[in-house]
Amino acid sequence: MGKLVLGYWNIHGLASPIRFLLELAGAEYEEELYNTIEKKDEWFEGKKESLGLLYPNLPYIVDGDVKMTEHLAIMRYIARKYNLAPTTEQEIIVSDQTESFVFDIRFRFYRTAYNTDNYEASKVEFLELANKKLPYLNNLLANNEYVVGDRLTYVDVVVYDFLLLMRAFEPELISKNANLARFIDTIQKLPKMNDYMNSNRWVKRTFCAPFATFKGSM
Ligand SMILES: N[C@@H](CCC(=O)N[C@@H](CS)C(=O)NCC(=O)O)C(=O)O
Repeated sequence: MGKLVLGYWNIHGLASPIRFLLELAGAEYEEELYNTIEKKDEWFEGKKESLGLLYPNLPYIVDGDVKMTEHLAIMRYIARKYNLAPTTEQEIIVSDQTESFVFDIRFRFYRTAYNTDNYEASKVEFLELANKKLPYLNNLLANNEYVVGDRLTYVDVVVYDFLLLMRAFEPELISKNANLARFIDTIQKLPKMNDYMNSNRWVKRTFCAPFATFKGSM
C-alpha cells in the first residue's frame, strides 16, 4: 500500500491535529495542499467531486481503499490503525466527552476568527466563553498526565492542537491554567513531536485562511 494522502488547504486549520497525529503514529504520509486563494478553484471546481468521497470536503485522506473526510472521524480512523484509540469503557467515556467539548469551543472560535463585520465584539464574547470553559479541561489535567489517564491517545492531539490555537489567540487563556501549559509542554516534548518540529516536514503556516480577521501563527 502506498503512503496515506492528506488533502487540505495550505494552512494549519483542521488538518493540523491530523498532521500531528500522523507524526506521533509514525505513519508515512504525503500532503496534497490547495492554496486558499490561488488554488481555491482547483479544489471547488476540480477535485472536490472527483475523489469519490462520501461527504466531499477538506480535510480528506486517501489510505489505500479508504477515502474519507470529517477531521475527527479521520483522527479516530488513524488512532484505531495505530493503537492510539481509547480502549476501556472509562477511557472512551472521558475521550468522547473531551472531543465533543473541545469541538464546540473550537467551532465557536472560528466564528470569531472569520468575523469581518463585528470582530472586536465577537472576540470579547468568545473570550468570556473560553474563560468559563477552559478551567474544566484544566481540572481534568490536574490529575491526569494525558486526557484518559496515563496513556497517549488521539484525543490528546485534539486537545493539544486546540490549546495551541487558544494560546496564539490569547496567551492568557493558557498561562492562567497551569495544567494546560504543562500539558502543551508534555506533548511538545514527546520524541516524535520534537523530531517533527525540527524536521523539514514541519511548515509554519497560519492557523486560519488569509481572508480571516484573526489568522494566527504558531
Ligand atoms: N465537518 C468538517 C468541516 C470541514 C470544513 O469546514 N472544511 C473547510 C475548511 S476548515 C473547507 O474549506 N472545506 C472545503 C469545502 O467545503 O469543500 C470536518 O470536521 O472536517
